[in-house]
Formats: sequence, structure tokens, C-alpha cells
Amino acid sequence: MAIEPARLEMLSALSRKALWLSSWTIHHANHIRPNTDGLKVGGHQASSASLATIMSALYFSVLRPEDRVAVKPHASPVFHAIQYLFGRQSREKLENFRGFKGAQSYPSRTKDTDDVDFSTGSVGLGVAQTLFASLVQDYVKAHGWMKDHREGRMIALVGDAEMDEGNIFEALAEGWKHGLRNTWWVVDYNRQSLDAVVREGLWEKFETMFRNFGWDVVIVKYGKLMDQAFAEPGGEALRRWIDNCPNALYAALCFQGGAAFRKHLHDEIGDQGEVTALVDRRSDDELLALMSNLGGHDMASMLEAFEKIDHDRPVCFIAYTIKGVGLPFQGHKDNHAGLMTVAQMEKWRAQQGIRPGHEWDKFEGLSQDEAALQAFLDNVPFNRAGARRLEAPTIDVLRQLEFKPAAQMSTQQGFGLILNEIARGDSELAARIVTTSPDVTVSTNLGAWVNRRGLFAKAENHDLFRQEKIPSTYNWDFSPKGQHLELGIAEMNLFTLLSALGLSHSINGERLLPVGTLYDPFIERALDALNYACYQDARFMVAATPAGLTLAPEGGAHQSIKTPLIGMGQDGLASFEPAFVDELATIMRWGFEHMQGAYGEGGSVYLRLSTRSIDQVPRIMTPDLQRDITDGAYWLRKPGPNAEVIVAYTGAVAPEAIEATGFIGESRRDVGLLAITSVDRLHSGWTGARSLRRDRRGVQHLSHIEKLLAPLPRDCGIVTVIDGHPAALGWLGSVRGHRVEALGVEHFGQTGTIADLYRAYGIDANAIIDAAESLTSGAPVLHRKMAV
Ligand SMILES: Cc1ncc(C[n+]2csc(CCOP(=O)(O)OP(=O)(O)O)c2C)c(N)n1
Ligand SMILES: [Mg+2]
Repeated sequence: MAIEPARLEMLSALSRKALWLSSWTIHHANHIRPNTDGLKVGGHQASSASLATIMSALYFSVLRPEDRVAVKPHASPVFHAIQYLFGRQSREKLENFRGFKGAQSYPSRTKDTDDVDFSTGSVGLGVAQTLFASLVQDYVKAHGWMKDHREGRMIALVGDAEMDEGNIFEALAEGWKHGLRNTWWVVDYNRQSLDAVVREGLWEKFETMFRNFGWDVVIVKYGKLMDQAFAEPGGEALRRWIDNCPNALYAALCFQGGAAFRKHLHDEIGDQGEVTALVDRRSDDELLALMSNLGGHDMASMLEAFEKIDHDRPVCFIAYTIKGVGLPFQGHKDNHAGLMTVAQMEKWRAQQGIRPGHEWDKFEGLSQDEAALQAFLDNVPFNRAGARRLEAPTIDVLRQLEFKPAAQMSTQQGFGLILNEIARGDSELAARIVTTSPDVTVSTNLGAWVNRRGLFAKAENHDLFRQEKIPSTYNWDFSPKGQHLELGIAEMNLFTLLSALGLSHSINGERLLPVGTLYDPFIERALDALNYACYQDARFMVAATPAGLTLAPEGGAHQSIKTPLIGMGQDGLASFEPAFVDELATIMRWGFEHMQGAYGEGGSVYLRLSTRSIDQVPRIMTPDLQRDITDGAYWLRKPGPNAEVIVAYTGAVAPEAIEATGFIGESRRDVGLLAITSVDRLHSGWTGARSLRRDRRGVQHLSHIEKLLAPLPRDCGIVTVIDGHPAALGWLGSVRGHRVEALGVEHFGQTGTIADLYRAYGIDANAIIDAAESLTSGAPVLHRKMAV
């Protein structure tokens, strides 16, 4: 397939320009904008050069507006440069690259203003995100929501060393199970990582693996100059030499230049005949140009490779490149943090024909007509009219989420009951919820929902046990209308999928309300993917259950300790740990609205739930109580005016807190019991109010926790108790200067009964009573809980 020469010339010119602008951006950040921190821009210059041609081929020719791209973190300057050429990035932000509010070091959906599709930064995550985004697109399409919106290709530009990240392999397996389509991964095969040269032969293994998973693998090894040389007499020997040259040597020769290549070629394949003549027909510069004309740096080769794809199966392109190509440190193994010196830049500037003071001029130094270049850019298919970042209307959430009440319940059970009630109805909410779980669907109580709503698959597949009339509690039917995406165990995939589902409104223009479940301790396994999902502002709800010591006989391997701190610390995630199911129903209702930005900017929701069945509080849910629950706390027993001590608890330890409060109340005055449903919301409400008061002096805004604690006398003590790290609640004393005894779990748990463990780890009723005594004066508390 021949590429029209005029078009090729335009694209090559624009690619050179993108490389120049990206390099100048980096140079500017290091040498021109004063940087008092002395922090140099490492990692970007060589990595960006490596991808400049490939990205130019994509953005200036191959991509369509509906395609979505995850750009390798260190190629951010090329991305910004291309957007600048499109007119979507400002010179000011480029000049301020890596500066405050400037173009971001790593492409960011939320912080950059130039149309980043997927954030990247933590290597591996953006790659997997494209795969799951494609599955989500299929889900939306299968549910009949794509309408006239065209299917996009989900494309990742991948560093070769990035492939060491395990989450990519976890995603590959999942993609295969779900019949992945429309996904391209373009590997920048420069055979260099950050520290080193990539291990010889590794990529042959990857190639086989991709093919095994049903991917098309396209290797773009040689550029057109190479192809032409191979066709010359002696060319075959040259090709063999290139093929057999070890990665490290090839990189080193690229760094050393044409003369070094010549010497090696003469020594190793020189024949005083055709091969020698082929080499010697070229000057040193021409020889270097030939030897660095790998496929990934050849516009025609890349276009050909991309345009040849005529199917929607996933494709892995392996494009041979040289890290830092065209720059003085090309190929050098230390080039990751390599920067051009001022002198090197001056020399390069002259070669590019860029006049001082005209570095940012879009077409400076290009020989093509400016109007023609601009017209070409205006007509690039990627730039076709219409917004790329889409919007979707909000989904009405039912006024109240119902559940079948029982005298005793666990929050996990309640979660299943609430979803079951939603599933029974035919609300828009029910239609837009999509659930997913990494092999813990049944054990996290999603079974009833799945029974009613079915599993998602592109093709119908009936539950064999049912067909064979073998009794089973669960109906495991797959269909294109199903609303549960079953995942393998890998928790990284859960959060990456939630990230993709939770961006559907923006990417597909169709809102989904994703709900994921997993065991609470395994959040830690996938923490980076959770962080990534939140960083790019995906909207989802995750129910983590069971949690804490409370899952007693399961033992220390499954008992989460620090997850409440994760919930507090994770930006973009509102975390809750209710004790009672009516609280949970209130929180989930709020959560579905919060995910859609009903209360300010919105965000995702984390529910830390328990399997412990506890006595429910019979009560009428009033709007005031609902508001208190979603703000984070309410008085289960209001303290009197002379309170000597209060107990503040969160989650499954409610019965212990209630019981202890009763005992303490026999010997201490006006004891209160504070039910905390969200320590995260309480804390952020408090810090938020403080900064509001600081920023706007005179504003008297008080946070929820400040109001709740306001009536307490100054010397009242606070006992906090949580089945998790005590630091999560320990800060309560700072709100109004009360003394605190913070009870919680700090060490790996044992197996045992809940009573055994609560006693051993000091979060039972007697531990609360002891803590209350230590905070108050007076005679010992009269009664204690008897050992059972
Ligand atoms: C999870 C994670 N670990 C480490 C890093 C630091 N880091 C950034 S790029 C990189 C490797 C770069 O190699 P490659 O992917 O081949 O890209 P190239 O620099 O060759 O373009 C590393 C280790 C990171 N960004 N994310
Ligand atoms: Mg590399």
C-alpha cells in the first residue's frame, strides 16, 4: 500500500516539528524558566524522541475522534506538542511544563487541558485501562446504548520495559476471556528501560504470548531506508547483521555514530565486495541515518502497519525504535535522565533551521508552505468536528432504597438485600448499575442481584447446572443483556475495570453506575489501580467485605487493619463504615448521587462492610438522620450537659460500644455514644471548614464534627473504638481539645471467635470501660461484661 508522497512529506514534517517542540519544551523547563528547586526534567527527552514518529503517524493520520489513547508517561511532551500544533495547547502551558498549573509531566485527564483521554504515570495502568475501556464499550453497545456513536479503538502507547508490570498480563488474560476487540497496543521497542538495556530474547516470549491470547502481532522492524539498502547487492548480509546484533551493542553504536557502525560492519561482515561497497557508498552521517532508520522512526512504515489492519481483533504492534533518536545521546544506556546541554541544543536548533526567538512558531524551519501545513492540520481526521469528551444525563436515584428488614443483620447481608430490591424493580437506576467482582461475587453477597440481572457476555451461554436440572442457589446465565461482569481473582483488574466503567459517561456518552465487590484486605493488592481510577476521576462504588478482625476465624491473612486509613487518605473516594443496614441504605442512595456529582464535584464511594450480624435499631429514618449519616456521624445516645466521657465508635463494634456505654453510664455522668458512619467524611468536613475559615476570614462555617462535639464540656474524655487502625479515629480529640483514648487494632490478628479477638486486641466492651476509667476520675465503673 503506497502512501502518497505529498502526504508522507507533510506527515514527516509535522513529526519533525513535534519532536522539536517536545524537546524545546523540556529544554525550556530546564534552562530557560528559572527552576529554583534545581530539579531537572529527567526521563522525558529520550523517551519522547523514541515515540515522536509513531505518535505523529497516529494523531496526524490514523486516529479518528472516537479513538482513545493512553500515552506512555514520558511521552507527555510529544503529546502536548501535537496538541499545540492542533491549537489545543497553549504556549504558556508548554513554557510552564512541569511548573505550577503548566502542562503535566505525565498526561493527566483531570489536570491537563488538552484533551488527555487516559491519565498515565504509574506504568502499566494506562495500558490495562485501554483494554477494559474496550470491554466497557462492548458492554454499552450490547445494551443498545451506542446509538449513532461510532465505536472507537482503544490504543495504548507502551514502553517496552513497561511490559514488566504484572497488571498488564492480568488484564491480557481477562481480555481474552471476554472476547476483546478494538484494542491496539503499540510497543515502543527501544530495548531500553530506565536503568538498563532490555534483556535479549524477552520479546520473542511476549510475542508468542500475545498470539496465544488471540492478538494479531505486527512487527515493524525496518524503515524504508533499510528496506532499500536490503534490496541492494549485499543487502541481505546487512539485514542478518542487524537482526543478530545484540540490543546493547546496537544502542551503543547508535550513540557512537556512523564511523563506529562502519568499523563494526567492516570487521564483522566486510567482504571487500558487495557488502563493503554497500557500506562505503554512504558517508558516516548517511550510514547513521540508515542504521537508525528502524521501523518506529519511519513514517511510511508506521502508516503502512497501522493502515493495513482491517479487522477488530486486538493488535500488538512492536515498533523497533532507538531511545533518544536524533538527539546527541541517542542509544546511550544512561540517557533516561539525559538532557541536551545548551551548546548541543544550539547546534541542533541550527540544524533544524529554527531562528532564536522563533522556537515556538508552529512551522518554523519547515520547507512546506505554511498555509498548506495549516490546512493539512485542519483536515486531520482526528480533528473532525464534535466533542471528544462526552457527557451523559444523570440517572434518577430512587428516593429511598428499600430492603427486607430483619431484627439482626450484617451490613454485608444488607448490601445484598438492597441490591436485590433494586434488581426487582424496573427503575433507570437498576438498568444503569453494573456489578463486577474478582471471583467473590457470591461470598460478597452479590448473588441475589446476579440471579435477577444475569451475567454479561457478548454471546448467550446458559447455566449448565440449571440446564441439567442440578439444584443450585445461583443462576449463572450469561447474555448480552446481563449486568454483572465476572472477573478472575486479580484485584488490579477489578479497579481498572471500575475505572473504565466509571468513565463511560465521558468516553461513551452513556452513564453506568458501577458497583464492585472484594474482600477488604485485598484492596491493598490493588491500591495503585484504585488510586489511578480516582486520579482520573472515574466514578464507582466499591463494597469491601468482610473486613477487620471481625471475620474472626479467617485469621490474620484476611483481617484488614489499615483500610480505614486508606479510605481516609484516598482522594476522590468517600469512605463509609456503617454499623446498621438502614444507615447503609441511606449511604448507598447518597453514593449513587455522589457518583454523578449531585453534591458538588462528586467522586467514588468505598463501603467497608462486615459479616457480623448485629441487632438493628428499630427507628424511623428522618431526613435529619439521613443527613447526619452521610455527613459521617450522629448521636446514638446524646451526651448530657455535664458529660464526663463519650464513646465514639464506627462499624461492626457497635454492640460493644453500646454495651460499654450502658455500663459506664452507671458510674459516670451524662455519657454519650457517637455513631460514626464515615470517619473520612467527618475528617474532610472538618479540614474543609478550617480552610474555608482561613481563606475567608469572618466566615463562621462549622463542620459537622465541630457541631457534634460543641456541647461537650472541656474536660470530657473521648473513647474511640474501631475494628481497624486506631489512628483513624484518634484525631477526634483535636477538634475541640478533648483527651482521647483510641482503641483499635495494630497487630496481625489470630484465628478465634469475635469475642476472643475483641478481648485479645482490646476493642471489647471491657476495654472501652477501662479506657473510659482512665479518662475520668471517680470510683471504678460498677459493672463489667462477664467473660463468656
Ligand atoms: C509503577 C511505576 N514504577 C516505576 C516508574 C518509574 N519509571 C518511569 S518510566 C520507567 C521505565 C521506562 O522504560 P520503558 O517503559 O521502556 O520506556 P522508555 O523510557 O524506554 O521510553 C520507570 C521504571 C513508574 N513511572 N511507574
Ligand atoms: Mg524502553
